[in-house]
Amino acid sequence: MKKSVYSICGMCAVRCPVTVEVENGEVTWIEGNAHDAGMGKSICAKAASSIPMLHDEQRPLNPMIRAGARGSGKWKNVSWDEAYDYIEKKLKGVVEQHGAKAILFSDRGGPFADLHKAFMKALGSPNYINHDCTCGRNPNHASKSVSGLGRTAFNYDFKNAKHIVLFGRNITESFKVKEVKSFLKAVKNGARVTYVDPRVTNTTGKATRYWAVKPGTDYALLLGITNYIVAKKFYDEKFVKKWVSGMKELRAFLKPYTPEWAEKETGISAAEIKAFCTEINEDRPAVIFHIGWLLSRYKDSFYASRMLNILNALMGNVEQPGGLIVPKTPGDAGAKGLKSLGANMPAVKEPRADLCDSEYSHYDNGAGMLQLAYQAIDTGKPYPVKAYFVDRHNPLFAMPDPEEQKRILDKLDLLVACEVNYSETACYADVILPESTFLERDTLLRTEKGPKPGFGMRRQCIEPIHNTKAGWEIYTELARRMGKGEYFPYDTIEDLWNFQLQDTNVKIEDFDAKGFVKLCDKPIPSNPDKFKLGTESGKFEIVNKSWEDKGIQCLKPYEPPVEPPEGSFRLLFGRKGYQAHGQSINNPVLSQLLGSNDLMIHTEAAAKLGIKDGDTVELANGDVKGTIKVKVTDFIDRNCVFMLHGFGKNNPLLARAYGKGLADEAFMKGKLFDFDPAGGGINLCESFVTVKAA
Ligand SMILES: Nc1nc2c(c(=O)[nH]1)N[C@H]1C(S)=C(S)[C@@H](COP(=O)(O)OP(=O)(O)OC[C@H]3O[C@@H](n4cnc5c(=O)[nH]c(N)nc54)[C@H](O)[C@@H]3O)O[C@H]1N2
Ligand SMILES: Nc1nc2c(c(=O)[nH]1)N[C@H]1C(S)=C(S)[C@@H](COP(=O)(O)OP(=O)(O)OC[C@H]3O[C@@H](n4cnc5c(=O)[nH]c(N)nc54)[C@H](O)[C@@H]3O)O[C@H]1N2
Ligand code: SF4
Ligand SMILES: [Mo]
Repeated sequence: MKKSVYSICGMCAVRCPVTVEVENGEVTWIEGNAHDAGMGKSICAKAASSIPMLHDEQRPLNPMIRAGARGSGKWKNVSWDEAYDYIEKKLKGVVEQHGAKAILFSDRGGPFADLHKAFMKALGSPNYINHDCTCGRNPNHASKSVSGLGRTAFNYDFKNAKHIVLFGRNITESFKVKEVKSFLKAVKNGARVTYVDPRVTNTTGKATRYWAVKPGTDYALLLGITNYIVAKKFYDEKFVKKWVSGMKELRAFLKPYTPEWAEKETGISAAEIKAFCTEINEDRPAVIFHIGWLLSRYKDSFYASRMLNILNALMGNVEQPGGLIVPKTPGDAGAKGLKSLGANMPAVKEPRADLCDSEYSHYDNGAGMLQLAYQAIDTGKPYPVKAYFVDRHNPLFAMPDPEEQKRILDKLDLLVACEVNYSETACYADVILPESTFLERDTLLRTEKGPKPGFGMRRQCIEPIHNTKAGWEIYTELARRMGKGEYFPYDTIEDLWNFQLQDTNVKIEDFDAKGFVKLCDKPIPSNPDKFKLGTESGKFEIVNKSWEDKGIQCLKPYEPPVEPPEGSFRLLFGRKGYQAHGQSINNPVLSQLLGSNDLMIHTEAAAKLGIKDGDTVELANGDVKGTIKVKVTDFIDRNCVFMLHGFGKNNPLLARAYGKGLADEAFMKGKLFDFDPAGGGINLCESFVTVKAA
């Protein structure tokens, strides 16, 4: 029997809509869901590799309980009941001794996190956190400090843009399918693209202007740009008058930061900066300054992103074709949104362990800060945290300094990982709960914002091949065992979907036709005169008083980056189009494409060290050492080296990736708690390494 199933890809966190062909209970094909115009039939290599993943036995196939010390690699396969019994007993012990707030949960965030938040709410703990302290927190908080809204409050209308400006946003390799398609349309239409990166990437190939900036000096470059734009009045005066406050302060602050000054800091010539600003003036308002995504990089990345946010405001590009578009919500379509699974549960009144509701109350506390929760596990302050669930999150790979993390995790009474792979964190856990892959499971419904807002459904395509379960089944059972069954009254996925759909007038069958449901027939038009910001004044606030009152300087004077010590290099990292962080490195197909990672180093730096292309070198940061092959190239800054993130798997259960390449995070020694209190993102590009012939 043949069938087509509309679903949502789960091979990375972008979660694109897909169509899956199933024949006699086997998945035979996957492509983009063509009912979604922006998607068409396109997918990426990672999505295609979901099919070989199904039959891959190098993933958890049964619930497992550790049979030796944490991380010893000794496991006992158990039944689901045994796994639940073990967790129930330990978790009840933790709650009895320390209260429910001693439970921590971290995940990948995103549209399906409502389940995890509801689980924590049912248990009575405030400590739900997502992965974002090593991803988008700096641009998120930068955006909040300028517009009062988070990082995703605006979509980018790339395809109609005349000029796209990307500071370290490697949009063609670190991509979202729909976004990169829209970007490539713009390139085809003749849009100008300015790309800033100390390293040449595929995106350089699409750029009309490429700036090989000195690492860690983006803020200086942006100050030079903004100085010239403001001085020359290359901005939308009418828009600024109506929508922007703090221009006087900005003008005074920018005085010393001329393009000539910026040239000395960044290596980008003043003449180039001025030529760029002149183009921007021609192209606005169809100009997009991407505010950054993975900006957990430098000590001032928050401030670099703030300046990108301010530049967008100066362009007057909001709700304009080729600019920033407000994604419309179900409410904008006059419809009701999905009901949150936690809607009927009592609010949790306990204070957060990561202090995001007290000392760091300027942070968006929906996502929390994992490094600060680690501090609580380590010190027992503000109170002990003793049980930790990780789901779709691999902090031992995603946060710096895994050895330091293990020291801290050893203080837990219970560490549970819900996973589809043998992640480093799962392999350090007490219990692994194997989740069915996205093709084998249903997931809760998600809200899809955009010109035609609606809801999307991830549908099970085939029965689980191994002894795995869907997340909603796992947390429903765990909640019941913790005496909170009244809050998880779901026996089937339909029960759960119907709960979400309660007040919406939408029925489960409505998803049959396309896999998603739109809440209006025509796109809701953009209105440049009528959008709502989240600041007190309702304007873009260049100086935000409520942030200043919390001790955050909005216009912060520039401080140059710390130079690598003599003989050292700054360590940079990134990703390729056919990997998703560390999770695809062992995939049966992608592992063949990816092989190992190597170390990019500049030709002159290599020559000084007597190193040739293809040599194996020893990379070191203090006592962390490893060997890696070098790629000698002219296309990288002389003072840094670069490697792909995600490699360096030292777990023999991952036979294909085992021992290949090095893990960048291991070389970020002592950096777990290195972050700018203003923005909160961990400084992942502030580590230095030495390189010598091996
Ligand atoms: N294929 C694929 N796509 C993905 C992902 C994936 O894992 N795989 N992950 C998704 C996620 S979660 C994220 S957050 C995004 C991340 O996407 P991006 O935000 O684009 O981040 P990266 O790909 O890590 O790195 C981008 C570039 O920053 C450069 N860089 C380093 N230092 C500096 C500097 O000082 N200045 C400037 N201007 N550039 C610098 C690096 O050389 C690198 O090329 O990608 C998303 N898309
Ligand atoms: N040194 C360094 N650190 C980084 C980065 C870097 O480039 N270098 N990148 C940063 C960025 S941008 C991000 S977003 C984070 C990413 O860090 P994470 O969020 O930890 O990484 P992911 O690989 O997206 O996914 C985490 C885990 O989810 C599992 N998983 C995948 N699908 C499923 C599923 O369907 N169910 C369940 N239960 N689990 C699943 C994967 O096997 C993986 O182990 O790392 C950050 N940290
Ligand atoms: S970008 Fe690729 S892997 Fe990620 S959700 Fe989309 S199709 Fe799947
Ligand atoms: Mo990310």
